[in-house]
Amino acid sequence: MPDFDVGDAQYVPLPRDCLRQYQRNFVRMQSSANETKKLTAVSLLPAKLREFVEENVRICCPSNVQVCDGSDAENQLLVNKLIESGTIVSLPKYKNCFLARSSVKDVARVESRTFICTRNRRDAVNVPRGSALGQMGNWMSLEQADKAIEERFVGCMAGRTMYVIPFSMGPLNSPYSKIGVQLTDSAYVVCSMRIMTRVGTEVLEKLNSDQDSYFVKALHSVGRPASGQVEHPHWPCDPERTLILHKPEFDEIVSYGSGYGGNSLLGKKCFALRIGSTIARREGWLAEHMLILGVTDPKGRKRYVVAAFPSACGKTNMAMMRPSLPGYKVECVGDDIVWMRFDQHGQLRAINPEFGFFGVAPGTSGSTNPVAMETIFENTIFTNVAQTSDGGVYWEGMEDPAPGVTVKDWLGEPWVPGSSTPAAHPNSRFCTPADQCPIIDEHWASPEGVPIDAILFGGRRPQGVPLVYEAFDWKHGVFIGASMKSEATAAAEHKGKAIMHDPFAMRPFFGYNFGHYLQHWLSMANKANVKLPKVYHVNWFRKDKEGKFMWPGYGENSRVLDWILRRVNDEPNTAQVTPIGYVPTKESFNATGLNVDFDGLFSVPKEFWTEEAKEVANFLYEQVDQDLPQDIQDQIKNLIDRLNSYQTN
Ligand code: O2Y
Ligand code: MN
Repeated sequence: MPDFDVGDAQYVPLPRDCLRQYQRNFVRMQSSANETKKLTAVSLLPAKLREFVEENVRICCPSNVQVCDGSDAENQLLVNKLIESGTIVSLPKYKNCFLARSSVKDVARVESRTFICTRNRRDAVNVPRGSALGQMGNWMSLEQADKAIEERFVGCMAGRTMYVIPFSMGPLNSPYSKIGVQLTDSAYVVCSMRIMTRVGTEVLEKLNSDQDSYFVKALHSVGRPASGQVEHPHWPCDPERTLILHKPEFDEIVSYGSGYGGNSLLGKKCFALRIGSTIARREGWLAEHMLILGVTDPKGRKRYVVAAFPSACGKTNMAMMRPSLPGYKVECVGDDIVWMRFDQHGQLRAINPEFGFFGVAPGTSGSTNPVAMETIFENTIFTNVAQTSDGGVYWEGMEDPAPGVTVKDWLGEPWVPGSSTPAAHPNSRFCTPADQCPIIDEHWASPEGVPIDAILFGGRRPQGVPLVYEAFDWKHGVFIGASMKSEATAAAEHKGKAIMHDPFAMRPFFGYNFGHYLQHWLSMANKANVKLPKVYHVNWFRKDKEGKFMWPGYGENSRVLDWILRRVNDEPNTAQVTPIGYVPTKESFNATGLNVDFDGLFSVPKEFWTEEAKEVANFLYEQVDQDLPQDIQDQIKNLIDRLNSYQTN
């Protein structure tokens, strides 16, 4: 079956009016540019950017073009416009906070409509064995992509403003950062991009001063249905024809039909991960779906770690952890994405390319994530959470509203506790500036990044998987990343609680063939004089026979960090060998004051792991087939051999 199968897209021929309208606009753009002589005048943009804007004005036919300067004044005008159109409402209980309600058909990333577009399929996605379906991304040819774009974009911005958003992923003065420019017809997207990335004239200045004016091109439209019927005028979208395309060869992103999250804030998953991972491969670094945190032990020794968990598995909670262990301190560098590379001294260094947090609201509370609760009630755009009659927000898991305060659900309907439907959509979000986080790390925006000493992989694994184990070496660590699995979540369109493969937590975000990606990770060990970080797997979600969680999680996860730090500091007698890696010795794991089943938490059941190894081997051989690196094949064999000779007592 071809990868590209997104229903009956209708071809809409270029309307003549649209062309004429474009010509009028163009004249207006030129004259206003000459009058203003501002950096944000279209005619004064760096040539490559101007070309990008003009080409897409010609196609999309907006009635106006606005180059964003990122200022407060500009933001205020956009907020006013969004309030007027009913896209957002103000939340007077908080300072400068707003609530958006999306269309019910536009509530999450749509993986089935997300494509990597290349000449050769094998460059973009893994090619599975036989008739097996590829599970790690979709491919579309460049020709199909161009046709799909033409079918959707011609005239799609008629009557709307095209906003030009110059943004930087990462601090502007960092050699690790990259510039992007997003064109969009959504003011909501502009305001959200301004929170999530560094937007403004400094970016244009940088583009102007760079010799090659390089930037990643990102074109976005919320679209309009072919029928002409916009179902929810406050949140236009075209869910039947939504498409999110990536062209790594050209560093281009094209997104149509959705205004929501990862589909529309193109700096995030599309740029920082999908296109980012292809740039990283070319340039010899890593773009990953990982949080970054700094942890200081009671002796004042500070280490930074990164951790990859699948979507909505608690990365934000961990990145903002309040450690329960006395004397420990955790500081947050980022909660979702890392760009990292080895420096000239062989030290792995990481930056957070983002500027804000786009966190899942339900489940966030004073007990699960008090730091987030201290972060998000200023300068924040909430989407699809419930609204309280005192001008605030509410979601499942949050402390109950005060007596007498009533609640409207995410659809704007009256809601009472105990209702059969949720108050907030399970994928409702807060979009909030990172520098408001009270535990933001002092180096979170350092141009040189922070030094990384450990890489953690993890997932929701109710059965068989220990709380923490350490890889024997780098190759084994890469294999552990490749073997990651987790219960599905609400961050995408999946239903139910099936355990899904999610290698490196990147399954929805690979920008190229997963087999080549594994080879790229393995190749890090071939760099001269690099200090490879230790690699771990963690699982906060193991359940006992009664189905109860065996580990309290949250701040108690600092005990796992404590053990990892001991290992990183080469403390003796801290590990015992099992077939899957090193697990803590009883003496080295601080469980003081906790009533937990240590042996149960760290057990490595032979039967479970024998099955697991077979299943992972099948998955990797079937999915990656010809492109499965020999090193990974060796790792599979080694694991099975170790399990075969494993004596349990
Ligand atoms: O588009 C969405 O529904 C949001 S997805 C998202 C947002 C923030 C951080 N991570 C994710 C994810 O799916 O991993
Ligand atoms: Mn994520």
